[in-house]
Amino acid sequence: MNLFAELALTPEGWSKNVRVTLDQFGRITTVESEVEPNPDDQYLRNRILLPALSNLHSHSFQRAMSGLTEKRLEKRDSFWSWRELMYSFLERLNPEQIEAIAALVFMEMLECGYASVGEFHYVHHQRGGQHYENIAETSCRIISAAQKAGIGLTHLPVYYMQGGLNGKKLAEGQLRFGNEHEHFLAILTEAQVALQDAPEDYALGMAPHSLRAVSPDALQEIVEAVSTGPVHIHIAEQLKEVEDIQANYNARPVEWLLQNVAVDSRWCLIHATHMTPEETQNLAKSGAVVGLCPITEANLGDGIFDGTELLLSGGKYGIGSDSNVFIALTEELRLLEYSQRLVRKERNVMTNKTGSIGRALYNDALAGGAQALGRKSGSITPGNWADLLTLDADALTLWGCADDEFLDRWIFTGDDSLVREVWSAGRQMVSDGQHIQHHEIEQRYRTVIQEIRREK
Ligand code: NGQ
Ligand code: ZN
Repeated sequence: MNLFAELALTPEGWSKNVRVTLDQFGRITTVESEVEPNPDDQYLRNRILLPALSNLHSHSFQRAMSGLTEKRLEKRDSFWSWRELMYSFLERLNPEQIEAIAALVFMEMLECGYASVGEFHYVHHQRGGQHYENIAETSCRIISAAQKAGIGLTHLPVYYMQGGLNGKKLAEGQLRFGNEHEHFLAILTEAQVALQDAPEDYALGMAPHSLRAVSPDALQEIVEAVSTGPVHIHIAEQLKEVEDIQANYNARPVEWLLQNVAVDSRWCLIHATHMTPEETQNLAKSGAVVGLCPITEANLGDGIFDGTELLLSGGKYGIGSDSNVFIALTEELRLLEYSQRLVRKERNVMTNKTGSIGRALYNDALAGGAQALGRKSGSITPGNWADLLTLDADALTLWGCADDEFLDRWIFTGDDSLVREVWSAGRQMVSDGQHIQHHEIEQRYRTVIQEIRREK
C-alpha cells in the first residue's frame, strides 16, 4: 500500500509531495518527497500527514466510571477517596465487560490520533481473588479488544502483591489484582501465548504497580526474572506516597528506585510528579521515560511535575490517558504546557530551544511514547511501523497557516476533530474521522453500561 500527501512531517522536517510505501506487515519501506503520485497511491487530498502518537499509560476499565467520581463525598475528597470508589466500581466487572470497555477506549484513542497504547492492566482475577480458568483471562480480553479496535498494543500485566507498604494485606477491593511471583509469571507466559496470534507490532512488557504494591525484595526478584520488554511503574504521584516511602525507606520514591533498581531505557516512570531537581537529573541520566498523564493528574489532584528541570537535564517524556476520564490527545498536550505556564508564570515552557512549542511537544511525546512502548515508531522513517494520522488542512482552524503553525493551531486552537485518518502499523482504522467499526463497538459498550447501572 502507498500513501501520497502534499505535506508531511518527516525526520527532515516539513516535506512536500511525499510518497510513503508500506510492506504487507505495516512497516514503512520508503519515504520520498518532491515526487509525483502514482496512479494507485492512496492520495490524501487536503490532508497533512503526521506520525501518530503512542499513548503510554491507560487503565481502560476506568473509562466506564467517568462522571461517577465528580461529586464530593467527604469533607475533603482526594486521590485516596477516588481510589475507594474505583475499587468498588471494578468489583463486578466481568471479562466480557472488560473487553467491551477496552474496545471502546481503544477506538476512541484511535479516533483522536493515538496509534498505539500501553495498557497497564491489573484486574486479573475474579471478585474475591479466585483465578479464572485461564489465569490470564482478562489479559486475553485486552489483547482481543485491541485487535478488534486495531490499535497497536504494548500489553503491561501488572504485578501487585501487597495492599500497602510493609507487606500490608490486600484489602478486599484489591483482591482482584493480587499475585504471588509464580502466578504473575504464569500470567506473562499465557499473555505471550495469546500474543502469538496477534499482529506483529503487539508487544509484552510488565508493570510492577507501585512501590506501595510491590515490596523491595519482590521488585528485585521480578526485575531479575523478566529481562526483556518495557517496565512501567507508578511513582511519586501523591505527596502522601512520597512521605510514606520517605518514612519507611529513608529516601524519596524516585531516589530510592534509582538507587536500588537498575532503571534504564526499558523503564517508564508514570507520573513522577514529585521529584527534587537531583532526582529529576538522575532520572534523566538513567535513560528512562517519564509518563505524564496531564488530564488524569489534574482530575486526581496530583500536583504538577517540574517540566523545565526535566528538559534541562535532557530527560524524556511521553503522554498517557491513564484513567481515560477524557480521551483527548490535543488536550493532554495543551494541559501539559498550560500547567507549566501557570506554575512558572512564563510562556512556551516545554522546550529548551526557540521555536514552535507545538512541534516540541509533539516531537517529544512521539519519541518518548515510542520508547516507553518498545515500539519502532515515532517518525515517518523506513523500518518503523506505519503509525500515521492526517489532519484536515481545509478546516477553518488550520486555514492559512504553514508548517509548524499547523501543530500550534491543532494543539492550542483546535481539537481532535481535526484528525481524519489514522493508521496503526499500516492498519487504517479511522476514515474521515470515524473508526471503521465505530457503530458496533459503541453499541456493545452502551449495553455494558446498561448492565453495570442495572446491577447497582
Ligand atoms: C491505578 N491510578 O492503578 O489505577 C492508580 C490508582 C493506586 C493512578 N495512580 C491506584 N492514577 O495507585 O493505588
Ligand atoms: Zn495509572
